[in-house]
Amino acid sequence: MITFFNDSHQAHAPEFEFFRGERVPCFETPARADHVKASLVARGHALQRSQTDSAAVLSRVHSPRYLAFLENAWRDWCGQAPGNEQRQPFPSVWPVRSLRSDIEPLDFVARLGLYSMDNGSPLAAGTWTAARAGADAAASAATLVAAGKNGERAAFCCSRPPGHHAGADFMGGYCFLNNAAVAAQTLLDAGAARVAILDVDYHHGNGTQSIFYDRADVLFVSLHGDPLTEYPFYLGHADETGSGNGTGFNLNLPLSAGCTAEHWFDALEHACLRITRFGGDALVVSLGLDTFAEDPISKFALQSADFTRLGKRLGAVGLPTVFVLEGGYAAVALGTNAANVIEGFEDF
Ligand code: SP5
Ligand code: ZN
Repeated sequence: MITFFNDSHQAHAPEFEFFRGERVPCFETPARADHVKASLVARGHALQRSQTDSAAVLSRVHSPRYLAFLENAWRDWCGQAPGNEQRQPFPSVWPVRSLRSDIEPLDFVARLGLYSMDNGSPLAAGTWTAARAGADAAASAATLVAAGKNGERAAFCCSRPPGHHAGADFMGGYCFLNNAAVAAQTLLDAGAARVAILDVDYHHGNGTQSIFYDRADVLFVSLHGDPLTEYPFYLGHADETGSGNGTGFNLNLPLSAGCTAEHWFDALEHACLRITRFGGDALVVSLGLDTFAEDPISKFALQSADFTRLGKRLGAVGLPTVFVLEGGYAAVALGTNAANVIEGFEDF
């Protein structure tokens, strides 16, 4: 399977995040993507440079003012006070209910809060560069699969930062641009009538769900840790089934933290049957690998061999498929686990 690797990912190098009031090293590291790349190369998979510009599709997935904010964020941060180029900013105030989000404050940190869902997504000097190149990689993978050239029935976007927590006009959960949404919209723009998105990251893909919530041309299905106890907490419940035209085209399968791998595969089966019943033209997989038993921030129990089983089951769905890397923080094992999914898919 051809992998589109984001060669600019290292430009986004977040230093810290907050955990129980302490500043700790950020779990979302450049090493993650490099381990996946190394495993793919060692196991004989081809890497390719992006060849699709995602600018047009990004403007269909994200709001203009959010894209403008993100593109200029580092420059604006550095312009606000001397020495800021040495520090990565975090938001500290948010426009929750009853506060206004229609007016952009002039203060940079206040604007950062307006466009953030959490304080867990540090901005770095090259965040825009890296995230833009990642969206290009997602669009490239989708363009290849849409064309079906050389019998390519699948492609892998190996990129970071991840994307599935980013909504139309906000960042969060280490995510800035929603790569899975970019892939799905690219498939639609290339002629697919309907696209299914399956999100298997440990965390609910709140951004992707919200982008497509009122649409019937995109089915969003997610299995994830129950938001009653797990991040992102404020979305991902089973009663969220879509709105308006999109009613019935959103399926959340929350699972209790600590559930067994068999329980997880039962939910995967349910998800795959829903996708088959939908009968779309293509599948986008938000491939979070933080379901791994040894993931440092998550509580599911999959072993490395289970990722081969996941890949095989996705292969059996039988649709042209774009894989998009999301979370997964056991960085060394990430390479093995990602390659296992890809090879399981191909072996089906
Ligand atoms: C893409 C993705 O997987 N984003 C996840 C963002 C999670 N951010 C909140 C992390 C909370 C970490 N809790 C740490 C527990 C350490 N024992
Ligand atoms: Zn995750």
